[in-house]
Parts: sequence; C-alpha cells; structure tokens
Amino acid sequence: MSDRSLPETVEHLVVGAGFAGLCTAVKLDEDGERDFLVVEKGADVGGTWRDNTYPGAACDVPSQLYSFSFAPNPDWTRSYSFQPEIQAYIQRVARESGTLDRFVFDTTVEDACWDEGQQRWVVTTSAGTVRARNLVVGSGGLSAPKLPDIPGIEDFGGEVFHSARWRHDVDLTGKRVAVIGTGASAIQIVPEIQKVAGHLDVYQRTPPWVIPRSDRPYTRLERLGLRHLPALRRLYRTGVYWARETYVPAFTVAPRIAWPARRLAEANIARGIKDPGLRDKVTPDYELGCKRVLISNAYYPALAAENVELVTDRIAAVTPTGIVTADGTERPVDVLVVATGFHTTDLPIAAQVTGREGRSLAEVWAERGMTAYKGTTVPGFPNLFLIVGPNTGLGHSSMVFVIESQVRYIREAIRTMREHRYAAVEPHQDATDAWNQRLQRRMARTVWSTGGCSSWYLDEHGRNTTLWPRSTFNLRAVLAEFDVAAYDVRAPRPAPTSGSTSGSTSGSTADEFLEEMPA
Ligand code: N01
Repeated sequence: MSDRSLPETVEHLVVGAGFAGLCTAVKLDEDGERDFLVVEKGADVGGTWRDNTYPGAACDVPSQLYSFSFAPNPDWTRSYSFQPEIQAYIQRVARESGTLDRFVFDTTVEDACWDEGQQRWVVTTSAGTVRARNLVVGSGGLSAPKLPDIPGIEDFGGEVFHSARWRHDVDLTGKRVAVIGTGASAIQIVPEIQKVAGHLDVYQRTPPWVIPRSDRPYTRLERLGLRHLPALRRLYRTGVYWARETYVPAFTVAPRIAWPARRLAEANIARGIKDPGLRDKVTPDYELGCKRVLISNAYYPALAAENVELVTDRIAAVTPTGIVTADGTERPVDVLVVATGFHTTDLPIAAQVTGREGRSLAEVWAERGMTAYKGTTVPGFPNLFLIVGPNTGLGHSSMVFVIESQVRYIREAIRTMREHRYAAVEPHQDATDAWNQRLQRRMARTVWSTGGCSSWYLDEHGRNTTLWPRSTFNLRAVLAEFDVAAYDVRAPRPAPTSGSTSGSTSGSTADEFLEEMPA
C-alpha cells in the first residue's frame, strides 16, 4: 500500500511494522477495529529482524517461544533460529493476517502532536498528514543504531558500517577487518568474519559473560512431531517459557544463585581458549547477568584463531587507514564494523511526539527519566500507547511475550473507550509516579543495579529505565486489565464547563497491582 495516499483520519495509527506493530494490527483486526494504519519507515515488515542481516544473526531465545502465541510456526528448523527464518515467519504471519492492506511502507513519521481541541493525534509523515484517535508506537527499543563517538571516524578511508546496517556488497575475503564492540551482535559476527577475513581485530571495552549455546537442527522425527502434534508444540513452548522464568530470581533477587551459569561460562572460556593471557582478557570482573548474558559456542574459538587479535587497549582515534589505541599502536584496517549497539534510553521517536502541554516526550523524559505508566502510557500524552516502552525489556526471555501482554492492555483500553464513549484516556501523574517508585525500589535489588557493570540498560544517570524487574507472568498480570481508575478520561465532545471527568485516581493503584502479584 506504500504508493497509496494516506487517509485524512484513522481511528488508530500504529508506528512500526515489527513484531509490535504486526501484533497490534492482527489483534485490532480481530476485535473488529478495522480503521487503522500501520506506518513503517522500511520497505517490509520485520523491524529489527528485517534490519539486522549481519552474518550469523540469530535469536538467543528459542523460536518456539520467540513467536506469537496465536501464530505458531510448525516448521521451525532448529531450536534457535537464524534471522532469515525469523524474518520469513514475520512475513508469513503478516501475509496470512489479511491486514497488509493497511500497512504503509517507506513512510517515516516526522512528528506527532496531540490536538486537545479535536482530541486527536495529528501525525505528519513523509507521505502526508493523518489524524488519529489513538497512537500506538511500536518502533522498537533496539532500532536506532548508536555510532561510537571516536575522533577521526568520519575520515576513515575504508568501508565503515554498523552491525544493523550490514553492507552485503562489501566482500571481506582476505581483508583486514576491525570489529568495535563485544555485545550480542558482535559475538555472532566475529566467528563468521574470522572464517573469511585475512586478519580480524576485535576491540573490546568490557568483556561479556558468554555461556554455551544449546542450538541444533531438529531431527526429522522432531519436525514431524512439531508439525503434526499441536499439543507437543504447546508443551515445548510452555517448557521453554518456564525454564526461562527460572532465571528471574538470579537476576532480580539473589545474583549469587547464578553460580552454575557462571561456572558454565568459565568452562566455555576454558574450552574455547588455551592461552591464559587471552582467557584473562575475556573474563569479566562483574556479576553474570549485569550485562546481557550472551550465548555462543563459536565466539571464544574464533578469538583464539591465528588471524584474530583481541585488542583491549582503549581506542584513541580512527585514522584514514586504521585504528590507533591509547598506547600509540596503529593497526591497519580495510573494513570497520561498528557493533556498538543502539539508542536505548534516548529513543529518537520521543523527540517527535508532542503532548497536551506542547512538550515532547523527550523533553518530559529529560526531566523525569524515561518513565511510563505500566511501561505503556504517559501523563500529558493522551491516547498514546507505547509498546516495548520504559522498563518492559527482558534479560532472560521472549520480547514477543511482552509485546502480546502490552497489546492486550491496549485492546482493553480501546474497548473501554468504545464502551464508555471516552474520547481520551491519560494516566494520572500520581499513579505513574507510584508505579515507577515501586518499580525502581525493586530494581535496586537486581543484578543490573548491584552487579558492578555499566550497560545499555542504564541511562546517563545510572537509572535502569529499560528492564522489567520481575517475572514475565507478573508483567502479563499487571497488564491484563485496563485499570481505568488510574486514568483521567474525557467525554467525546467536552462541554466548555466540564472538560474532564476524572476516574478515581489513586497513587496506590499501581502499588496494589505490584503487591498482589506472585514473586
Ligand atoms: O549492542 P550492545 P548489540 N568504543 O550495546 C561496545 C539485542 N540483540 O548490538 O560493554 C568501544 O550490547 C560496548 O562496550 P561496553 C540484545 O538485547 C540480540 O551487541 O559498553 N566499544 C559493547 O561491547 C542485545 O543486548 C541478539 O563497554 C564500544 C558493544 O559495543 C542488544 O540487541 C543479537 C563503544 C555494544 O553492545 C544490543 O546488542 C543482537 C565505543 N565508543 C542483538 N561504544 C540475539 O538475540 C559501545 N561499545 C542474539
């Protein structure tokens, strides 16, 4: 639908066509809410799985769980899928959902402003302006590549690109390649480049904990079973889900109980690397879990290969022909891969969304930190719904589970608005503050706060605004109902004297929700 002109108004405008936007589209359609548009800057569905095509790209959550509960894939070929299989799955779900006629591709949202008079969002896109009752932002927390601020990098004479914008036209065979970063993306890229590059320098600032990857292709019998026995698929998915939930206490309450995983990671190092000096360099000095725990069997053997050097000296500058480290050594480079992560606590979309008081989400968050009510709605921004919003990320399980939980909450909000003919809903500041205070108190006990590392989970003030500090079933439970009492609600056409009819707010609402949930 990318060449069609946009309608002037829609009921729901969804930004982004990754797992979040697609899930929203499918579920809105299912609810009979057919008047929606999904606006996507890229040319296809898939989001991060469309964009991250680097060699070795794969998911570190088993596909049986990293997929929609309502669209099982009977044909996964292995336990942890590679990017092409995941992208094909998303494309298939989109095709079969019958909603693609309401997706607009190659269209960028430039800004979105709340019009208080009309009680609508006015969304300016590269293809025109649309007015929408509800704005659902599913543009992702890991979608804006973060480039390293290294002197001289703009003047590098060879090819340079980010891991999420892989240049497949650049042949690495026999070249001198440098990879900056040792996060989840880099540890998948490095073993692939090592196989073809003449020489590979890996620039490590902080070593990650890496445990073995129990990945394998399914046998013929397993594939037959998973294809023809839905109960087996469900059992498998449930098993993976609960196995993952057992990690939660180690992340959120008692990091010390993660010692078996730490032993596994140490054994992984010992198995992959013989040189004691290199072993020391790759062994982290912080608690396992503080940064994302990575999984790979191939990373350490690749670092130990003859054509690879792990560089731990600080990068001082990039020259037109190489990289200079703080000790003055210059290493020549033909191709520079920056695997330096994403803007996670300073989401670019926040600067483009302007609320009821004329302030952007970025301005509000600059003051208060990146916060939302239940990770989904924000005071001052009526009818704005964030998917994978503040503090909804996970260190242990499937984000698709989180997305489905949030979409359920949004559907409930929309159903409530329809039922009561509300023009707008907006969370109370009190309820939002209470929610976040409670959440941050819990956060203080987690390995992300106490583990002795810095990570992309934390903002510039060291505050964790990205992760959910409890189990995923707890998150699903708090999002199960739209708790209208925590919201200011507005009548369809407010009379001049009664612009707003408040629900009974209580700062304790969020507290009660959190309190009631099982640990
Ligand atoms: O990014 P990262 P990523 N100079 O931010 C280093 C998901 N994901 O793309 O640790 C030198 O984790 C930085 O060093 P340090 C997953 O949620 C999932 O790898 O900050 N180095 C770090 O080593 C993941 O967590 C999958 O000291 C610099 C690296 O770059 C998230 O995406 C696969 C630097 C960045 O690591 C992000 O992963 C891929 C600088 N100036 C991604 N700046 C799977 O499912 C940064 N670094 C498998």
